[in-house]
Amino acid sequence: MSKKLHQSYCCRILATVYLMFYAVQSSTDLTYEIEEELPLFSEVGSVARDSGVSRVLSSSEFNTLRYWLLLYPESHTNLFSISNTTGTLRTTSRIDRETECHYETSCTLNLHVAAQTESGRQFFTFMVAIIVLDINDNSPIFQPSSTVVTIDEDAAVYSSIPIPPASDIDILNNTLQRYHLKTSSDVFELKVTRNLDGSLIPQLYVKSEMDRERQPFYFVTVVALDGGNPRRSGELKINVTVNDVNDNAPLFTQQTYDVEVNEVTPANSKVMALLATDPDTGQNGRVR
Ligand SMILES: *[C@@H]1O[C@H](CO)[C@@H](O)[C@H](O)[C@H]1NC(C)=O
Ligand SMILES: *[C@@H]1O[C@H](CO)[C@@H](O)[C@H](O)[C@H]1NC(C)=O
Ligand SMILES: *[C@@H]1O[C@H](CO)[C@@H](O)[C@H](O)[C@H]1NC(C)=O
Ligand SMILES: [Ca+2]
Ligand SMILES: [Ca+2]
Ligand SMILES: [Ca+2]
Ligand SMILES: [Ca+2]
Repeated sequence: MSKKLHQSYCCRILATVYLMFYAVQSSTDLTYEIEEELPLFSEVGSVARDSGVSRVLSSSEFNTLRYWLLLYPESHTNLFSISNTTGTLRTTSRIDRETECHYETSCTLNLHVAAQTESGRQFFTFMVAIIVLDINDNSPIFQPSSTVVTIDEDAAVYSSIPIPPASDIDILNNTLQRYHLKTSSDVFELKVTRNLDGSLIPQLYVKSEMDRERQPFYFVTVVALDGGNPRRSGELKINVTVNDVNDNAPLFTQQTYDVEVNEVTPANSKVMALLATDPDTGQNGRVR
């Protein structure tokens, strides 16, 4: 934490104008770290104490200091307030790291604090940097949370089925870390690979042969986990629908038929009806 005192003897308005230039080059005087989502009016820190301003003023002057926030365009004055007498900074609004900084891995909000003695003879400004730390307040989410994927029943073992990934808007350890199947399956397993940008790609892999005529669809639930403490999770329910392949020949209901045909039967008379079935569906299952 670097501390720097800036003093001038001019009046408040002139000082503010001067500060417009000063602030551009000014380094940070005070740095605080807070977690996001603190309750309203949580204390961030005391500018009076932490700035060291008491060291350059007599205690009677120090006690007359009044503090306020300067309105700079890049200042987050909507989120914080300062006590005009004690110089204590507090939150005045819910601070959501995800709103303020999105996927940035560091999140710093700036404030410019002014302080002046009652006599008006001593004027100070402090640039305050407030680092907002991520908490694990968001779960990994699949959108939508259920889906239907299809695979041909003759798909080779090790064929893969892409599935939509989850997202978690927290950062670092609090964002998505891994996937697994909620309950293990005889037919599918989950494999996760990593993109060049570090994001995870979940895929279902076929582990054993399928037969649509035996089982036309499967249900698997994929769980996405973040690395927070405690961890949060999200689920994707997948209906894996097995596409038919024409892998069955029509079967007659009997292997052989004994039919006696009378010699005098006229041509084109109906001798008997044959019954055949095909367990495939649609065109694959039509018997002609
Ligand atoms: C300090 O703030 C209080 C309210 O919090 C207000 O009543 C008072 O007038 C302020 N004093 C100065 C010197 O601005
Ligand atoms: C993040 O998680 C890893 C592994 O669980 C752990 O070693 C590390 O200390 C964590 N980092 C933070 C900042 O919590
Ligand atoms: C799974 O999806 C298929 C459509 O591909 C549908 O016919 C079937 O009814 C679904 N199963 C359930 C239980 O939702
Ligand atoms: Ca948040
Ligand atoms: Ca968060
Ligand atoms: Ca999270
Ligand atoms: Ca089939």
